Amino acid sequence: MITSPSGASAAASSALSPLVRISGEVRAALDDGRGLVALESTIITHGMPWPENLDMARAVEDAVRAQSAVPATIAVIDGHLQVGLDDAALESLARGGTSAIKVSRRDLAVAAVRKATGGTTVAATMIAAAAAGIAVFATGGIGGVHRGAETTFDISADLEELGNTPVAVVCAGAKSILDIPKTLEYLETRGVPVLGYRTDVFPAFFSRESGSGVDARFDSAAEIAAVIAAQRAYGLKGGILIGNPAPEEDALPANKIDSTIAAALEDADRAGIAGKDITPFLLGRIKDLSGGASLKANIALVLNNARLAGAIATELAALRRSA
Ligand code: PSU
Ligand code: MN
Repeated sequence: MITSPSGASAAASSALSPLVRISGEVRAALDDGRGLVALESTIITHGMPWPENLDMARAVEDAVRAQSAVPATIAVIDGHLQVGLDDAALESLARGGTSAIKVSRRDLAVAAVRKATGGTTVAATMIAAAAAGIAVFATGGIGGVHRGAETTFDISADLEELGNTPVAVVCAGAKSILDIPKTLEYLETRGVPVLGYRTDVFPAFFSRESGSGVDARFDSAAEIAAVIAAQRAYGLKGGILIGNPAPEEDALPANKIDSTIAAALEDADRAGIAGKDITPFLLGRIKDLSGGASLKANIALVLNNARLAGAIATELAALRRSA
């Protein structure tokens, strides 16, 4: 069910682009001041294989609901940025796999004209979330500064988006396909607070610890919601990054997964993969080389992030009601 963006209700709709469409359920939650969690879809189209991708997408929505918040999975459907997918749309996106394009900030306008369908990256999902008035977002891992960026210049648009767009992103850190210290330096330059949930160190996606610290540790969802509210109270335009380590029982030991990642990077180099294809290529190679162990860990950490994001969104909604 899709409501027209020119419909009367939510405050966010007044300035909404006609290219952004909000589902009835998301619209109702916005109107009622409920907690909402935006969910990206490149992880569905390019991050995981069928049918695990569909199971994961459904389970993530359930995990958000279990925290009394409302999920808003975001994708580009026939050229529109759709905020809130029904189950049929979710399944069709998951089945479409890589025939669906990968949509980041720079791809949105072309996708609109071509009426394309695709999964939105963290950057494009943040744009849609901010347009709709959704403050909290859950993903698996963000894009970042790639290893060797000093020669390739490969830096994900996710980092610029975090510098510009007021959405708090819960992630399990960044994969060590990236240069994590450089990624954190970049975020510092762009003024993005990097918080650790029950951790002093930034997590490294499959493994719970990278060698780098976070800016501030918080042990409750309520405190993180308060940081989001304070960032807004200052009128600061950027986002917030929250690192939530993968659950202990599902995390993979760094020394084990790092050799797999190194092998995947060598394969990418040999195959001459670059640009927007590099992240999906590496994710696929890591899954194959790890014999599926990485996929299991990936699903567990995404669910863990959805739970935390749901709790933060619910706390933020309560804060706003009491303000
Ligand atoms: N990292 C992961 N899994 C993913 C991605 C990154 O561990 O699925 C996806 C996210 O959608 C992220 C995007 O926003 O890849 C970044 O792509 P790029 O590096 O091309 O900006
Ligand atoms: Mn890139």
